[in-house]
Amino acid sequence: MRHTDKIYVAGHRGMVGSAIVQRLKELGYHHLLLRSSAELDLRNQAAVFEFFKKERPDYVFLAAARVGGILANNTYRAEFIYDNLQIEANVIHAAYLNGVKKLLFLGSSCIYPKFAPQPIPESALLTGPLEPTNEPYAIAKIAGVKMCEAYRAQYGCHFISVMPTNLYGINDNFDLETSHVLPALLRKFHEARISGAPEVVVWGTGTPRREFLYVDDLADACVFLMNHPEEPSLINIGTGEDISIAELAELIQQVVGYTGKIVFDTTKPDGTPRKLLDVSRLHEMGWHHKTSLKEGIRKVYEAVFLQGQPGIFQRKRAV
Ligand code: GFB
Repeated sequence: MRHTDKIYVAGHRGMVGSAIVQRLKELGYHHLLLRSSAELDLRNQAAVFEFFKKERPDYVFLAAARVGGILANNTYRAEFIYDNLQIEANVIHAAYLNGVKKLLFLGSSCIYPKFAPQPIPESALLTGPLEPTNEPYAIAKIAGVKMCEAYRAQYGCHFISVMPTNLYGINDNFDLETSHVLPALLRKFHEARISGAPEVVVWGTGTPRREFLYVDDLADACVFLMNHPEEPSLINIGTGEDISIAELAELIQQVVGYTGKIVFDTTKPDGTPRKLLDVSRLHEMGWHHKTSLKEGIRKVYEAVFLQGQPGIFQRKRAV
């Protein structure tokens, strides 16, 4: 990408999109095209086609999506599949029609089979059944990966897909029903410390293992891959390290300084038993994450809960 190129970041208000925008600006890319979902509904084909025809972006980061934690995925199953399919189909096809030089599509590690080998290599895609709680979302994301692959094969488009592991960051969703585990636990432990509550409830058994990547590191990897001459059609982005949910709860408890008890609510689903990405391909290309989990949790805790960002808890579901 040259600094004069027009770069469209779809989903720039979300946690991932906003981190990509920040990274691009830090690196001197200022010709950014940004539209909120109120200005441009990416589910509306006509609106998307018109936008691309008029603006003709050179590069596209496709970070717009309906996303959420285990409960949101399981509850809003129809919205998760419909919204994501529409967004991907419209943006990817419009990028092809308007000669976009390169497009980077953001998937998710839940596209891999529930019982994939660990760490999960890119080759595990479509080798087994998916985790039922997020199957609609995963199917939509797999469709996006396959669209990029098909447009590469048939039209020679430079469209690539990246599979980030579980992400977290300052601009996360902290709503207790729809968020992912890390922001939910930060909020639960913080509120319990302030109110002096004797215990904090953690969903599931605490045994599932997850890998967490700080979103600023993900943004750095996305810009790195956009600029890299090698173009793997699918590439994992993660840290290569995982932790159990019980261990995560203890780590967050420590950062927050909460002294009460942790209890597990086993009526809530565990989801996939383990989700650790094989990141050897990305490492071979020369990219490594920079932020340790503890450091990242501290950064989010300080920015969101100690310094406070007004309205942060009002965001229910990010698109
Ligand atoms: O982060 P999370 O919602 O999503 O949950 P997944 C991870 C694990 O943390 C599950 C447990 O075993 C949860 O039961 N957990 C414990 C909690 N306490 C809490 C809590 O207070 N809130 C939440 N949300 N979880 C999502 C997928 O799966 O991961 C998406 O549904 C996407 O499709 C995303 O792929 C990255 O890691 O299980």
